Amino acid sequence: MAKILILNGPNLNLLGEREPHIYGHTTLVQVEERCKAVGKRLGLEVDFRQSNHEGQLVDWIHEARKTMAGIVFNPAAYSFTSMAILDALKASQLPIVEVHITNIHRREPMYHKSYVSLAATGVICGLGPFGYEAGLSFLAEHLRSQPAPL
Ligand code: CA2
Repeated sequence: MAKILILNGPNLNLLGEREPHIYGHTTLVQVEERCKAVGKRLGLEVDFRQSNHEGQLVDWIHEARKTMAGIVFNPAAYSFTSMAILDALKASQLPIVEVHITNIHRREPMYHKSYVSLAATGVICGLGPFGYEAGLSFLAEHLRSQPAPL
């Protein structure tokens, strides 16, 4: 079964607990449960992780290169600051779906330019936690049409 890494960046551990008027009431644990259920239905094994540390995210992306078939990634604030993460994603050569819970283009200008988008196969924003499921569905379809080389 193909494995998909779902990665979450800084502060997303607070999802559903703080600022619900911006990020909603769903917790990250609930997002994980939903992604695992959807992954199962799609025939994908989901490995769901969160870190507040840039280097940890870089290390996981390096590891994914050899063990995962794709990445769904909400880099949170590192989207707009981290060239280290951009470089790691480029080097992974994996299909990558960048997800943001909110519509970053309706927010302040500092949220408009994501470095991660330069390495992403596609970007989903503004669909709430459903964006993670949409990313998984895309990867399932993408992997069916473009199987990984042996
Ligand atoms: O909309 C998203 O998913 C974001 O990636 C969330 C980031 C923000 O920097 C991006 O512009 C858009 C912030 C994540 C912070 O998560 C929190 C969750 C609850 C309470 C406080 C922060």
